[in-house]
Amino acid sequence: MDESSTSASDSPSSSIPEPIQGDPDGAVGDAPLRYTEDNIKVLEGLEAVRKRPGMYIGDTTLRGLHHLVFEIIDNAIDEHTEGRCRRIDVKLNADGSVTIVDDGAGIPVGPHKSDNPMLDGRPTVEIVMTVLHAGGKFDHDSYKVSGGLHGVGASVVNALSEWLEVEVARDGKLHAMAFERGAVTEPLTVLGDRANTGTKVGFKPDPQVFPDVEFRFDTLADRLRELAYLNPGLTIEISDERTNKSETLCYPEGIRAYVESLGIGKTPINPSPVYFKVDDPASNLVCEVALQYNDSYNETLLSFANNINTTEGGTHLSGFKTALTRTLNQYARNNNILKHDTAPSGDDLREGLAAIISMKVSDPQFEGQTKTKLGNAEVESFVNSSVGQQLSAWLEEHPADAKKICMKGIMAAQAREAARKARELTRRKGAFDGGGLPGKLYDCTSKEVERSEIYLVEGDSAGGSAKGGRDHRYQAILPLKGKILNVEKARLDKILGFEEIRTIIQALNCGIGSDDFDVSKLRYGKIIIMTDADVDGSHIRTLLLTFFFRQMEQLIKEGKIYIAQPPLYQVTRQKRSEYVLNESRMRAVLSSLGLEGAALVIRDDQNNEVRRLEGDDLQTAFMHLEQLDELVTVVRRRGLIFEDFLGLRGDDPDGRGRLPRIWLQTPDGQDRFFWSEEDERAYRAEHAVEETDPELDKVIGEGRSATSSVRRELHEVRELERVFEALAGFGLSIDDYALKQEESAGGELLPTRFELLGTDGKSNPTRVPVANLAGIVGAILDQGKKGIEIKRFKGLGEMDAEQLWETTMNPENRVLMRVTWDAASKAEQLFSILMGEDVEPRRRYIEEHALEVKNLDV
Ligand code: 28F
Repeated sequence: MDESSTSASDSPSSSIPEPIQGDPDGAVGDAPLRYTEDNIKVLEGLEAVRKRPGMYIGDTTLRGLHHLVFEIIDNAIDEHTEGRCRRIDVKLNADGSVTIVDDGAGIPVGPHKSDNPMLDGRPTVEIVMTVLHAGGKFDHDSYKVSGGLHGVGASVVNALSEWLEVEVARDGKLHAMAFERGAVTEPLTVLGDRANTGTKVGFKPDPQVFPDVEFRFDTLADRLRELAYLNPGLTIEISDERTNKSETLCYPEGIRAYVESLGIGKTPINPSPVYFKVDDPASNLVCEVALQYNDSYNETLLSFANNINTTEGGTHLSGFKTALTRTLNQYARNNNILKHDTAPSGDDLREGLAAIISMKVSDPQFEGQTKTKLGNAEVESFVNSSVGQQLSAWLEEHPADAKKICMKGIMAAQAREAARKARELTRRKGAFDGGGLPGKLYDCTSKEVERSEIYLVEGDSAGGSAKGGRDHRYQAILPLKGKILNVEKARLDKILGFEEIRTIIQALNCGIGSDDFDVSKLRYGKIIIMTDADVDGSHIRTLLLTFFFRQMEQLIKEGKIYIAQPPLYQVTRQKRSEYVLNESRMRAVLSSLGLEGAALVIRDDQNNEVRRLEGDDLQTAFMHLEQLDELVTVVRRRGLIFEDFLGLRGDDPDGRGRLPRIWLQTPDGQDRFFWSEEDERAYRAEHAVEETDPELDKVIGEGRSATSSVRRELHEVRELERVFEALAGFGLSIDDYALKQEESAGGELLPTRFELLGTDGKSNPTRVPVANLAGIVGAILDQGKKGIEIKRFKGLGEMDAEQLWETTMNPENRVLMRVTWDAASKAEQLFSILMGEDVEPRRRYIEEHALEVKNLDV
């Protein structure tokens, strides 16, 4: 499991947004929106969004960040639902922005009619992009999302974006408009003629709002895949310019294909899924269900309402469950499969079930903590009777499959009875009662549940260190021997036969499974998994997570399960030693060591020292140089040579030495650069180069003609120039970026522009020549490596009690990852693929994810 799949926080990160650092009001950033007389109200609305982003998108963590993209995609999906859009493209751009394109009707651009004089007459697209809740207001009879966090509208995305651009192909023309932090920077203009229709929205999330603005491909791809399954007939393509990954998602079989994908790695009982769709125009309800049984013992039920994953369930889910239990038992009795024995329970009948319920409701009520519980009462009876009728019909038509399904439920009931007896037995031995704590447990002394923690530790030796280092008042230690059972392949009775598992259940004291679990009896507020950073360690961690996911899901849902993160490195310099969590922290350590006591000498062309950077100045300059490195990478990813690109500053028509903003590749393969849109327009007019947009044209299907060109806006330039300016403040000129060390007439090397003064590990002074700006960061990091020893920890056992406490267990220093439901369910899905009997899906998965599996270690 990687960092991105769990939320990285010790104290549970609540969904209540925290104010952005450095501003007591939680107001964001230093760039207020620009007010003018007539748009003051609109901007006030958007200002509110920027002040309290959490009110609109939940939070500003990675969740909130990706929510921006989903918000825009929702609008495109609505177009699909209206029957006007067949294709959506999502592109993650090199500069950290994202572009979403659909081939729908295009957002209307004509003058908007409103009683509000502030809004009346403005282009509709401007209203949609700047007025809160403008998007869906105008129609009621569609399945647009309302309530919850979805459907807050494009204007919220606009307000929280450093910039946003929209293009609309409609009414025979291509229109464009641009914004910064919600304020219009370019009013609606017509760029040219366009026969087809569609909408393109590109935006860059505002780093003043989001601490981490880096989109994660997998997070987006997972949700887009879900949307593609739920909307057959729609093609979604996601591509990542940063890594050249891409995926095309299109499932004409819809949720049938979805339910089959859930069964990968398992053997199906009914090879062809049960599928039906019931549409009731009178009540405006549509219910679509796909279900398939497999030979495992687990149930996977996914429910959706208007494309939203209702993880808290709701009336559609309970209607489905009731109908399933009733219908299967009825069929079993009528056909003499179930004779005198007691009828299987709902849980029994859902063993090995994978099902998708997708509900469309015109007026959805979303309830629950995360607004992911469908509340509409009328849905329950509708789903109940629909599923009853449709499932009975299917059973009658598939007697062989029907019998196997009923038999599976009956056997599950028998096994449950056996498990109950096994549990009784364990109980009598004292396994479940307070009196019977396991002998291996080093319990904490405090009885304060919320403050107490239990560490599940891999191996006796690490267990010993943990016991020695812990705070015995609040920290309990349970050492685990070797690998626990893979519960994915076992029923409860077998699971309870395993000593390590019984020990965990005993220590936690909250019972297990669906009948016996009681979270109020839990003895600890945090359950922390602590394993080695190697293959076995990650395997044990996955086994434990699978166990909690399957048998104590409440603990994951309540965010009580954590993963400890022991450091990967120990860095020693002279007598001082320091623990380092991961590669990225390592870089920070090396830079701070390299900067310590260092000075950067800057010389002029005559080799006279003109400036010397030290201390805070050097540190700040270093930070800007690191930023520069990142931006250089962005430019290079576009296929430009950075050094050549810098040379373009000389061609600035204003003579201010700025970099170009627009890059045009003309049909004859030439590169043209422009410093403003006016320059570009003039050029196009003169050379009859058609205005096109390759991203939009790809989706709306207007191929390039002989006179069209590829146009790219170089969004990173703005940031680059900011960095240049900052560096200039420290006497560092971007002209020296790629400077070469010069030779004298006699062939000997002349002194370099820069020199890094420092000390080696033993306080001896060092002088390192640095030829150019590009080399400074590397020189400082190299300096940091001098005279230090880097030790890589392989296992927890390599740390003594005190080290383990300091690095991994002390609440003041440690970094815990909280396991989220999403992360755990993904780990579980992956796990069934990798641990399942079937060789084929495993082989396919490993082929497709060769790189990731390397770190997965299963
Ligand atoms: C990349 C994101 O946002 N696509 C959209 C449309 C189409 C219409 C629309 C959107 C009308 C009055 C609200 C067109 N023709 N993609 C998108 N495509 N919004 S957003 O209408 C907005 C409403 O105000 C559209 C006829 N009806 C609607």
